[in-house]
Amino acid sequence: MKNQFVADVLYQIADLLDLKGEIFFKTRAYRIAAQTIEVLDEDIGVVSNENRLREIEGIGEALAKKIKELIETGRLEYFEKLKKEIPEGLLKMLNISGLGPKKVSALYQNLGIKTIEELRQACIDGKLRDLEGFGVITEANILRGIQLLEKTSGRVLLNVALTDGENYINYLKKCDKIEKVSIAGSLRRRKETIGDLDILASSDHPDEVMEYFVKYNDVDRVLMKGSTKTSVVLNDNLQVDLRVVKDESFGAALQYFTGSKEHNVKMRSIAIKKGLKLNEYGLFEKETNKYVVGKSEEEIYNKLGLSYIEPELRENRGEIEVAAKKQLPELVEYKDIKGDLHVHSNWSDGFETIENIADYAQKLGYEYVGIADHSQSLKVARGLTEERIVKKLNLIDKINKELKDLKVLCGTECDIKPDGTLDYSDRILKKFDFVGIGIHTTFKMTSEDITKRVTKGMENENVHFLAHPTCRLLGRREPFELDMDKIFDTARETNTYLEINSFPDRLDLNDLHAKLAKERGVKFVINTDAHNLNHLSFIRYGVATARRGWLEKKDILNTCTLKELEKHLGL
Ligand code: DGT
Ligand code: CA
Ligand code: CA
Repeated sequence: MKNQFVADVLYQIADLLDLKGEIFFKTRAYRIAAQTIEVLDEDIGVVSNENRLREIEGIGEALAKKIKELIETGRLEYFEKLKKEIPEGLLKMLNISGLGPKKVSALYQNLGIKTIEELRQACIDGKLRDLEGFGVITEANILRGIQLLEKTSGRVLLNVALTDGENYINYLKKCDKIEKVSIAGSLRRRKETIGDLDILASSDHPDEVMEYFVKYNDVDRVLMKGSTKTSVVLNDNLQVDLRVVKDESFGAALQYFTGSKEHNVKMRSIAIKKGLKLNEYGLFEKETNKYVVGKSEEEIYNKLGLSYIEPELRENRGEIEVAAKKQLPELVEYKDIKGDLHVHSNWSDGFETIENIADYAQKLGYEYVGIADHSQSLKVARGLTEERIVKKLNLIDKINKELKDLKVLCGTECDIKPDGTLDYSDRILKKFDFVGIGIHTTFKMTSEDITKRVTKGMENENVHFLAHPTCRLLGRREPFELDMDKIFDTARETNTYLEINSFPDRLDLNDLHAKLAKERGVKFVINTDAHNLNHLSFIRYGVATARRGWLEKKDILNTCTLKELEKHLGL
């Protein structure tokens, strides 16, 4: 399907038009079309072939013509022309936190800045402060934004790498020279960002496998090609390394190339203590070099006196010691999730009707789905007034009467105001089936103040969970400097679940915090924060993060059946 590709081009056109200073409604049309195409459950190529593009809401004649050209020729003249008019670096500058199209084009027009490097120098030289709309503080903020961007640059988010990786594996599975094939490296460990993608295959015909590997449709260029290792770069700039080994070494190589390095170092030292030697070819007797095991990872772990360690745990955070005592947690699984309690509908800033969300949730096999729209002060996100809450509750009642296997719950994602009070009164909060709370404005506060603000919110007896606790955005916003010990203690004392937000650039709480919180007796809820139907499938990234945080089914609220959940929520 080319849906994502088409959507990405339309998003870029909108950004380019913004930079040109085009009027709002023109750029908005491209963004809305992009959003619609992103979540279309039909192949846009088929729709275009059958001349049905105009039937899609928000696509007029001009846009339909452009999409058709893009699908049929793989390029769009209008887009190419726009790209020539506007320096490429300006689009990259839009990724810097706090820089929108207006500011970027002002910098370009007044100071001739066209790359991030030039921008950094101008900030250091203090050249921005005299420009209208800028100041000393903006300079400092931009510098910080550039630093943040660089910290993650060269790495991609988990969802991007996982999609690329799964597509590549599906392609490789069709090669009849390959016996086994698996994702390895940080992606197999499901880290939140991925440097490069590692794939491992076993075969007796490595050269033919490499030949097949480099012919993949999405390969932009081949970096190196050998018979044990080949590296390519995909069209989206992600590097992929393939290693091919003999089948008898597959388990050992998978263990080695899954990492992490720190986990492997510890494993090797355990082997040595037992008079053995572990490398990517297998486990050997140290004295005689005799092969002991190596075909599967399980046999390697077992031979070293350990129970099998799931890839998500392999970070040398105590997993090897616990595996030696056979006390590893039974990690939560994707199939354990019975519903999602943080979904935005078109009643606030989501794109879907509650009916469609319910339909989709049923397709996912959920028992319940919780609509958690924004609260009244968040005007930009169309937060709900009391009057609209009542209407929405009535609608959800009606929808539930028609549903057999699913229940829609009406909740809210209520804003925590700067003073720690909530955006709805207790009287209104009690109307909801559940209450999530979160921070959406006024981010810059001292560590002490922001901790007080959040704990005060949690202390409200109507609150069930704290959404995206640290509010970090990978590559764009640092987490709050919360006193996490206090947050965990308050969460436990007030029975507030901490959310693991599954949005790929949030994953908040992160893995480390989840592990620490669990050790202090905190419970969790894994939600998506979906704003369209596609986002509902992000749940797997939240589950991955929970697994990296050693969480089990019993630690997570939404692994409960509907009946149990209603009891927990006091319904
Ligand atoms: P990334 O790509 O930065 O997200 O992280 P990884 O963990 O995928 O690292 P990468 O791609 O450099 O290497 C893949 C795995 O190969 C790594 O997790 C462990 C293994 N590995 C790589 N280099 C070494 C090494 O020098 N020593 C050991 N023991 N293992 C290594
Ligand atoms: Ca890697
Ligand atoms: Ca690699």
